[in-house]
Amino acid sequence: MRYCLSLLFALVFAFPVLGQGIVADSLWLRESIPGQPNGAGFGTIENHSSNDMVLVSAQIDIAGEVQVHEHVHENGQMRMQRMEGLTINAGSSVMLRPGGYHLMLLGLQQPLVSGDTHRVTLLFSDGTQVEVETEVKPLVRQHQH
Ligand SMILES: [Cu+2]
Repeated sequence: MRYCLSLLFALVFAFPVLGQGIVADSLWLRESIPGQPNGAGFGTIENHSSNDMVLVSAQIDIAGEVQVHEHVHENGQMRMQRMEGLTINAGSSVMLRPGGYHLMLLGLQQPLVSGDTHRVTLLFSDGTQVEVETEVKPLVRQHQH
């Protein structure tokens, strides 16, 4: 019981550091395919705040620009397009995954190498910035990009 209370206090006091209740610890970057100028980031973004949050972009020091993308079906084809913003409702979460929502890293200055870690800053429409350490992982299965 004492342990549980300690843990609870630890969580409560750790919370504000995470930035307005956004938790994105599971974000990861896909290992670069040789010759690919762009990269992608995936993972779950949780919104523990009482406000809907809109992810508009992100920053990483090894890419010129990071956009929020979604995949859409069009005439039997899958293609991706930029989103103005990805809404994560209060108390909810959104999963970024291959073939769905993702962070698009444009103009990589170096390849993403499996095992490396990079700091990503998520930018929200209300000005909130959330920094997360992301690990580069290899492709698990083939998908388009
Ligand atoms: Cu994309």
